[in-house]
Amino acid sequence: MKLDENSIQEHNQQFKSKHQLSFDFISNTVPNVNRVLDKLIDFQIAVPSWALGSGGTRFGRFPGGGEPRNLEEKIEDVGLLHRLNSSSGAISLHIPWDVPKDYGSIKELAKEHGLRFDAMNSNTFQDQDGQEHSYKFGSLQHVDKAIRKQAIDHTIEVINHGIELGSKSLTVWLADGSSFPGQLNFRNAFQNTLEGLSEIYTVLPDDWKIFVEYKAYEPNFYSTTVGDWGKSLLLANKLGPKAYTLVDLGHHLPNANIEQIVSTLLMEGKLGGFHFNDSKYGDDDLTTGSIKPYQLFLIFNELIEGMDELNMNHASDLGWMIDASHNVKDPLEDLLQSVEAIMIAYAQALLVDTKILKEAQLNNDVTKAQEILQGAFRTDVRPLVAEARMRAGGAFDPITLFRSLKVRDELVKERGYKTVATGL
Ligand code: LRH
Ligand code: MN
Repeated sequence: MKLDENSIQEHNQQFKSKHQLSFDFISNTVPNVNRVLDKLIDFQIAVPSWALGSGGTRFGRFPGGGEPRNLEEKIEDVGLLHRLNSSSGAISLHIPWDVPKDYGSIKELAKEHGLRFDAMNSNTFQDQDGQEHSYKFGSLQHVDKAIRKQAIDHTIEVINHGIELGSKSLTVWLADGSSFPGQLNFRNAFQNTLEGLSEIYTVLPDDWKIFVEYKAYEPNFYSTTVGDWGKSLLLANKLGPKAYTLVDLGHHLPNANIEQIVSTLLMEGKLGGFHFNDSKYGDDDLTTGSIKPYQLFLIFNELIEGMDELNMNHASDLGWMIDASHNVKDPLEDLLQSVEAIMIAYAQALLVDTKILKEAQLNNDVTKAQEILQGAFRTDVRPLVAEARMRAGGAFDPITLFRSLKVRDELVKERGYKTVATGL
């Protein structure tokens, strides 16, 4: 479904005076507001191709209708999100859920929607029809060399799809691990995994990055071979300069201090990117910022402090991706909310006066340091995010416009109610 050009202008006109009031108020309090606006306009978040349909759990899945039936319709849906919020200018594909049949037409379609292809994702956690060997007991860790080879060959195939599409990175998440004590030799599993990743690393183009995504548990419930940031960092260090760690916010044990993990990985120059989502218990894949918005702000505070220390470009030097699943909400509305929450956390963190914060830290003035951070977090930066969005051609309020244009109804009319998108 293509948005007609005027609908966004008419919508923004409707909210112009209301917005101007709140924007004037905050831009009078923010030093160098144009610096903040420029950074927000540059900041693009990749949308996962596997989260454009309704997700589910083992207990059930409740499709909402109008789901994309193929890669072309997935690109159209991400294009629509990007048209509404001007901050979703990339799509991250998962293979084999989204194998491009014709690279040329897929690239053309993505270009039409102003989208680039972000990290490619391999899948050695499911058995595909006709697959020779099963990944039941793992993939790169597997005790059987033939199964490890099958996983390596698949991952190289994913890189080749990415090269054709112009992607520059690969995310490897391995479900590998064990569910009972005694089931696995941890050392052999880790060394097999390193051996497999090393072979994949040798075929990675020089201008590519490989992101090693760690996860504490699920689908294995006793050990996960790449189960925490330490193991991911070990692998990234052993693999070489093109290898980095990837932080999926939902992949930590309860109460983990993720902002400190981010600070450490950034300091080591081995932080590759993020899978943004939120969670209360496990890998719940909920809307970003919906459960722990202060943690998201603290993560961006560490990111800006660490990236500026290393003169990194906020928009392009790390992989910014969403990884969520939508069990009870419209997938597109949920993704619009996630992007908004990320932009708000980034904007709030840009308001932190790092100079006076450093002074307070050097004076062990704990209260002052806390007041500086909470002052930024308690600042309503939504007018800044909206202004940046509209300056980039987007809508004042993407969800309100999404609803007033009855986008979901149009998609159901176009695609039917029973369509099921590939993915989780
Ligand atoms: C694993 C994960 C990984 C994806 C999958 C869809 O939990 O976060 O990033 O491959 O979700
Ligand atoms: Mn993930």
